[in-house]
Amino acid sequence: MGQFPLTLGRFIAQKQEIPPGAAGELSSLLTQIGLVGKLIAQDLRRAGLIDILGTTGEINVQGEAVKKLDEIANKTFLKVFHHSEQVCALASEEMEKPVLLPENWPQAQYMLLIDPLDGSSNTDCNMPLGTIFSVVKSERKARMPTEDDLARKGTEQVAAGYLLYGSSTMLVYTVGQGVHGFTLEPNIGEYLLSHAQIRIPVRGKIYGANEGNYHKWPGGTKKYFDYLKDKDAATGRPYSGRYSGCLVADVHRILLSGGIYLYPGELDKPEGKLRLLYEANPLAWVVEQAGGKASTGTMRILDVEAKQIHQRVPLIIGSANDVCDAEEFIQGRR
Ligand code: AHM
Ligand code: MG
Repeated sequence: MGQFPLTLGRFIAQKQEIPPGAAGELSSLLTQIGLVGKLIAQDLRRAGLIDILGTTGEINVQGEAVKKLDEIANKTFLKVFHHSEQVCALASEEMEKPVLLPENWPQAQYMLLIDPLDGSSNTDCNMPLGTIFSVVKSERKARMPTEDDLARKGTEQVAAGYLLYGSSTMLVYTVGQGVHGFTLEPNIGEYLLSHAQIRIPVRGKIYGANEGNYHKWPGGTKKYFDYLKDKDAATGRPYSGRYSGCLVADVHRILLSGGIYLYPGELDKPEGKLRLLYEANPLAWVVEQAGGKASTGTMRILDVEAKQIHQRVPLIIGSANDVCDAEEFIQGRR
């Protein structure tokens, strides 16, 4: 008789990847994130039927129009983690300031940084969406963490990953021992192991980027895109372009089949668009753990100094050899 696939809970318990002292809390935290994912997925499935598409009329701290679903996803995180035993602070793309949870402290040691609904321009057209999360540990035992304590380097993450709301809902995470993917089985409401120890190919054949920004890019970046589209059978070019407008979906495709995603710096906006702490860092750690690379174009994402929670960073991520090529062009070495 075939074996029933492992549920997320059993997998975490059996794998014992999580350091012994942290096993209980970090496993429950990942399970709670799974719960958030089920709740968000449920809203997304019915969104066109219950008047939750479109915008709220608010502008968020990023200067972007808030979608109703952005707000719902953010509130879902707050509800689930408000009275949790794991999380003492939560920072989100949708909130200017982090929410500090003194009622959970000092027993809750973890701080959560999230993009609750990534790719939210996709909400109104039934395209893929995601949630990105990064978990860091609060080190200060003598006092509650402050906003500054949340701004930590990517190398300090203790868990990271994403939920992808596509044709199925998936949870992909790392705790620093490889990357595992779970698919939500909707009939039983459980995440089942579908992608154990994901490895990203060392080179791919696709690139994902908003090429409408071509004229805004520095020369080296333009030259790299020209190179990708040049014909050369020996190096597998031209590459195919694939871009959904949802970072999670685009990076997920590349994680499974190889290639490169870029949201590079622009001449007038060298810091790029994406946020370091809850977009670039967690995805960078996932991709590195699968054998890939993540760079700003000039340095490793995980080594970027974090100064504030909504800081932006250029992101070039994917197969190791593709990211190395992009760096060479961007740095003017080719
Ligand atoms: P969001 O988190 O507000 O949705 O913004 C991030 C998104 C990414 O998912 C996506 O890759 C990128 O922004 C799309 O930006 P653009 O519309 O400039 O291509
Ligand atoms: Mg996002």
